[in-house]
Order: sequence, then C-alpha cells, then structure tokens
Amino acid sequence: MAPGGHFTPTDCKATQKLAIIIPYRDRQKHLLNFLNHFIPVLKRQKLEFTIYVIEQGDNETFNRGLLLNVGFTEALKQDSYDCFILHDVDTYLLNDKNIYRCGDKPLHLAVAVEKYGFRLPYTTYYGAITAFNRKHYEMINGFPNVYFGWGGEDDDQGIRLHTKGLNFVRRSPQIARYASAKHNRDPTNPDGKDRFGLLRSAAKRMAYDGLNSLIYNVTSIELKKLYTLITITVDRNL
Ligand code: BGN
Repeated sequence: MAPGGHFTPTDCKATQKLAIIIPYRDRQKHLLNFLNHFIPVLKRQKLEFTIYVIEQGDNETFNRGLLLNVGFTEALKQDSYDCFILHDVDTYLLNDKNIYRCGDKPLHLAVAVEKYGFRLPYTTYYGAITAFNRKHYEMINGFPNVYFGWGGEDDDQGIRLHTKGLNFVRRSPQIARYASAKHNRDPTNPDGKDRFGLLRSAAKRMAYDGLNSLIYNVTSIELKKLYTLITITVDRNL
C-alpha cells in the first residue's frame, strides 16, 4: 500500500477508482481490527482504492452525516474518484463476492447484518454502508449536516433519494452479508434529540442542508500507512 491507504492492483487495471470514507472518533483499536480484515478483501477484489478516515476531533456530539460529507469533499480535492463507499467501522464484510464498486444506481450494501439477525431491521433501512457515484451524491446534496447524535441521518438520505426518484438498489442477503463488531455505546454519540422532527422536513431540507451548506475546520491531514486521517472540528452554533 502507498502511504495514505492507497492501493492499485499491479496485475490488472481497475475499472473504477474508489474512495472509501469512514466516519470516526476515538476508536483506534476498532479501526485497526476493521482495516486488517477489510483491506485484504479489497485487494483480493483487485480494486483501486484510497481509505479516508474522517475524525471528529472536537468535544461536540458526533455527526455521522456531516463527516461523510467532509470525506466526499476532501477526497475530491485529492483525486477524481468514480465511486464513494461510505462505511461504518463496526461492520465487517463476510463474502468476497460482495464486490465494492458502483453501478448505475446508489447501492445499499449493509443488507444482512449480524446485529439485526442478518435481516433488514425495516424495509426502508439504508444505514451503515452505501455506495455512490459523484453525480448521484451531488444530486441529493449529500447527507444532512444537522443530525448531531445517533440516528436518522441515513433515513433522511433515503428520503432524499426517493424524492429525486433515484431509488437505491441492494444486493442479495447471501452476498451482502456482514458481521458486527461488539462495542460499548459511545457516550459522545447519544440518541439525536431532534431526529424525529428533522426527518419530517427531510425532503424540503435537501435543497439547503448538505454539501452546499457544509462548514468545518480541518485540523490535520495525515498520511498513515493504511489510511489518510483527516481530523476536523465542527461548530454546531454556526
Ligand atoms: C433507526 C434509525 C437509523 C438507524 C436504524 C438502525 C432513526 C430516525 C427516527 C425514526 N433512525 O431507528 O438511523 O440506522 O434505526 O439502527 O432513529
């Protein structure tokens, strides 16, 4: 791997350039366990990829949607990626046939996840792992930035897609199968208090809450051996 978590297969030419975006805070051990499992799979799939870990390095409540928007924006400053895989750190892919690539529609990958009994927790579930091309992510203005705390940002984005008539697709549960890492609940990521109310305005907010309203400060960009670490801070009161 090249510094910053970049890999290009040597015996063939990959058809897509992937940016893997991982929202993160203070889970070094989980991250390394995850990457030790994940990177060999991506190599076996002969993919060209760069791993971006986006760390919220402030004392504010965790904001997954905003971090994913930062990853998308910062990755594009570095290279012209064809496909963005937005990936939680506690979800481990179990089937090598679950190829990480974009098709012609947004893709929900976390279909059969251990912690939900290897089934969807509800039919419109759209959490944990998704794949987008640039055009589709921009069409829906990315993720909302206003969901601080756990829950809802994924449902909000599902509504955005639906509103644009850009319905996502899923792979079969035999292929899109994932184990769940066990971990304690992060105290800096309590249930989002506003999420029910916010969800009701999801379709309307799409126009002004997302990539086009994203504000953050980059504290540092470090090229680690296995990933590019981008540490940011956000100001909730802006
Ligand atoms: C849902 C959460 C999702 C989460 C799934 C699976 C909300 C919004 C209010 C209804 N949605 O309940 O964000 O991915 O559970 O854990 O909380």
